[in-house]
Amino acid sequence: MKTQSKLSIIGFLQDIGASKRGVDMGSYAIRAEKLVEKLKALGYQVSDEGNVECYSMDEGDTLESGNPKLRYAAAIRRNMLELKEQVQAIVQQDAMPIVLGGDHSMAMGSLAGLKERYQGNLGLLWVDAHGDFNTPETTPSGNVHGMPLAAITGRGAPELVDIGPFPGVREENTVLFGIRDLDPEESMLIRESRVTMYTIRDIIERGFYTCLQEALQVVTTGVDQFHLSFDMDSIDPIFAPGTGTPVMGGLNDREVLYLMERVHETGRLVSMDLVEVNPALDVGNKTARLAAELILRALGKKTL
Ligand code: HAR
Ligand code: MN
Ligand code: MN
Repeated sequence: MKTQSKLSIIGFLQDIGASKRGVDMGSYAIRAEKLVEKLKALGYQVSDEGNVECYSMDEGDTLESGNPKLRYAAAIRRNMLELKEQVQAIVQQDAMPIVLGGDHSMAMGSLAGLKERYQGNLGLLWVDAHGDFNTPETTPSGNVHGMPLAAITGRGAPELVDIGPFPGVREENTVLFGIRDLDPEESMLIRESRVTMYTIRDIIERGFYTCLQEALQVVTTGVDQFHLSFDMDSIDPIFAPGTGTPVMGGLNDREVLYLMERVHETGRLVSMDLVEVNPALDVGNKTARLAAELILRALGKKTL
């Protein structure tokens, strides 16, 4: 399957998976960088599908699940089912969904929407500072944006796992990249799984290029296509300050731009999330500007 000629942009206005306000506005800040126009200039047929209206923290305590280890679970589940339907409709028309977040729990809705179309034949590249592999048993915060990859691989709360269910994603074709902040039990869960992880330590010791080569192999070997779930906090806060849970010592701007160029060159990318842009924490629109440029590189923008 080669990269599609049709792209569909969705804004996902959700903050309740995170603990800070503002991330629900991320899609507006990315669009403000003329994303749609620039994608059209690359030769794509682009349709902006507007936003998935979400239950948000504005609605306050009425949405709290009552379980401090699984905050807002019911409302998040409903938001995900909305997104799932939209993504399903997009891939049925052979377009590529590009979903702009929003907190990272969003990925559960995206991947659920890809299931029918790509069942059992989908790799997953998850670029993040965090593992997003907590369960209600292991989470220190109760925030669901620390749990989506666990749910996608069938672990944790049934009300999240059920959003898929997610047999479409193969664990042996799943990669975590850029990781530098895991909770102790979360770390054990990842290491017991068949997910391949490239931490910042690995990247320092073995080199960025080698780790990226391997990561792209893992997400494309034995499957025809892959989904990219890109969390802006994978990037060092110097380059991407506008995010809710920044972690020092991250990937730099040229590394992630290069990563996206290589993603494009695989010819196997069929769907993308760009998450955790928080304009309320940004400096100017720096983080959103980088996010937009990353999307353009993943879609083939050339600079040389
Ligand atoms: N591991 C921590 C927790 O579960 C922090 C998670 C922060 N998550 C994100 N997504 N920003 O990657 O609470
Ligand atoms: Mn994340
Ligand atoms: Mn993260």
